[in-house]
Amino acid sequence: MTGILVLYDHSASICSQMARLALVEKELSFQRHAIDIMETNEQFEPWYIALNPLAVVPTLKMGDEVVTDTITIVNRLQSMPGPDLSGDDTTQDWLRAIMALHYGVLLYRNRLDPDGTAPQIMARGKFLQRLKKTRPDLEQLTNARLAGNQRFQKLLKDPVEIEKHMSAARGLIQQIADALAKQAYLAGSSYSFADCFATAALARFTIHGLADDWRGTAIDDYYARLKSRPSFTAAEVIDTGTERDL
Ligand SMILES: N[C@@H](CCC(=O)N[C@@H](CS)C(=O)NCC(=O)O)C(=O)O
Repeated sequence: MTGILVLYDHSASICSQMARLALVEKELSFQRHAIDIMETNEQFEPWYIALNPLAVVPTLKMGDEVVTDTITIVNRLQSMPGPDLSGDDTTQDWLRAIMALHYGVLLYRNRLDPDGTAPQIMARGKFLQRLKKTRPDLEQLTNARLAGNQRFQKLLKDPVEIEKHMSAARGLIQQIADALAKQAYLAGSSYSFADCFATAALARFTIHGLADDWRGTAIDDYYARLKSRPSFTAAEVIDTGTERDL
């Protein structure tokens, strides 16, 4: 018995979209508890950190069991009742490859001031400095986050670094197109968790203007098939609108 499933997530977060797609495709019923990771930084509330010590979404609560990290969540769902979404022996490689992209770079590269400063990243830095003062018990977490925030801002000021991440995204698109030239889904002939991850990634690439990269490849038909699945809407995957909406 796993009890009631509760997903702590943020609507626009790509990891949350992946977890929601996996839950919906697995035909599991679950409740959602929205965590505002953008405005109020609810992920740093003590009650949430008790669930997810890294202060990130998503988190899945299954009765008394708490599961964090999107890939771990998805793999935990595999043993639950419902369709078999395990795919073939390439599934785990796909999950890791799709998760490994720096989606933040794709997003924030278009939100930079002329000097390369990202206002949202600066604001996050100020918030973390305040948190460091008011919550000394979270020192390790805030120090790690502050260091990560500084690395991110430094990276965004370097066009060569940005291009490195853009080219990684294009490389992944090529890998997906190559796989689909041989088979209907990423990890074999039937839909799997790898396709849940690809759905959220391709939706994000669409918003970031990368869809032209796969025009004329097998991804055209694949993405149309993914979009026509009821899970696309049910899991609130977004591929329209502006980057400001994320
Ligand atoms: N490897 C983690 C990454 C989680 C992650 O970075 N989540 C983002 C949203 S996609 C988040 O919570 N960001 C909030 C923050 O960085 O404070 C996972 O897969 O769960």
